[in-house]
Amino acid sequence: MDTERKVAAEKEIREWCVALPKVELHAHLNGSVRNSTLLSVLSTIPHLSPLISVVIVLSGLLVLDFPAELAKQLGDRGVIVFEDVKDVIMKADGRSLPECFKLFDLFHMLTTDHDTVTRIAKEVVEDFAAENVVYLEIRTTPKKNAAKGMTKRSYVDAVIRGLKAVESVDVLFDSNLTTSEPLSCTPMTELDNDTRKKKIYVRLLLSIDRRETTSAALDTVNLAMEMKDQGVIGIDLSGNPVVGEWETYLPALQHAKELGIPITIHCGEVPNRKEIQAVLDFCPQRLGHVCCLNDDEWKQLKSLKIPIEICLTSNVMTGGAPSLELHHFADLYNARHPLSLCTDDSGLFSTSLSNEYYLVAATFGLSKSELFQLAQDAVHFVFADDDVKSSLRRMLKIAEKRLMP
Ligand code: 6MZ
Repeated sequence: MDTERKVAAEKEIREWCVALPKVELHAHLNGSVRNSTLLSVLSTIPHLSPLISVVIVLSGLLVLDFPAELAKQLGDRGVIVFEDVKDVIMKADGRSLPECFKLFDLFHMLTTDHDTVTRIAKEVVEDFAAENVVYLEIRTTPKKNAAKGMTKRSYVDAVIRGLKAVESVDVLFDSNLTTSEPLSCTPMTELDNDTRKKKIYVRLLLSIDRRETTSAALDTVNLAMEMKDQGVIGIDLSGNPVVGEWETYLPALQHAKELGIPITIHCGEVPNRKEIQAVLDFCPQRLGHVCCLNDDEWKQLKSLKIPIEICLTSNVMTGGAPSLELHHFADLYNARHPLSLCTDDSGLFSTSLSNEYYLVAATFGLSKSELFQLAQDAVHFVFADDDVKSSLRRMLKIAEKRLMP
């Protein structure tokens, strides 16, 4: 194929991936923040404006040159060694997992107040809806911050305020709220003459951070239970995989299981035989990543058929997979293992769900009908109820006529 035709073909499949109605099951709220929002939050820090000239965005990634003054201003918001994070932020092509967690500490310092959390939640939904995500499970770690009058509950309330503030699209949020009319599956970009507003289902998962104590993890599970009629439908275990012990979270995860709350767990982002085995034995409803499994663990995973949230870009950038070509997606896909494509941290890794679908087509040669099937399969694995699943299936059926002529 000559270059021109190649470019045109790539453009066509990229656009098709955007038009495809998609289900996102693994997206961290603070990992999905827009760079422009981080920049504008920085600019609200008093006396900082002259220093903003040193803040630039390079290849979609935030690059900061931390002056001593900025370190001093941010110092009030938490403790971080700026010389440490500076090098991490400057890396554009990939960061190790520990480096990503240094960045999250910085993000949290900038974003953890009620108004900013509300703004981020609103924007994240707008961004996913704009690329035709029709069902979004967004996960976030409820945070306490006594200095800001923030409790775990008020943090989640602030997130919910953000979801309710979205105007560009109808957000179907409360757990029991479904729509009987078929969802519009017209891409946002083609909505000019469409009087029907676009709709997106959004549900929340509350994350337990691996740094938390057993009692803090239990608080999060109890909060999820308390807020189950307000769109909170699951629990996630995430955070720096080299921190903490499985035994610390087990009582909370067990409690969630007893309460009937669906659970998803970050598994095998680093090799940790004992924990991977314990997670497989626990058998949650879904698993994220599963990068570093040995042969026996693969065998067990495949026989258990636990659905996997696949995060291609994230895994390659953090070194969990050696390359796109050698990513374990291929093995799982060929084994017909249940899986769904996800972004993980679209802001941090400069990706989108449409791009993840495109990468699968470009790297593994999946056809449009195979990509469509992946989007359809993802509906099986959502934590929302059967009415939502039926609504999504109806909508995909309508989209099929347009996308698969
Ligand atoms: C494990 C991750 C993660 O909760 O503040 N998080 N945990 N592995 C990953 N792979 C790269 N990416 C994000 O969003 C940010 C938090 O999500 C978890 C980390 O705990 C991070 O602090 P929230 O909204």
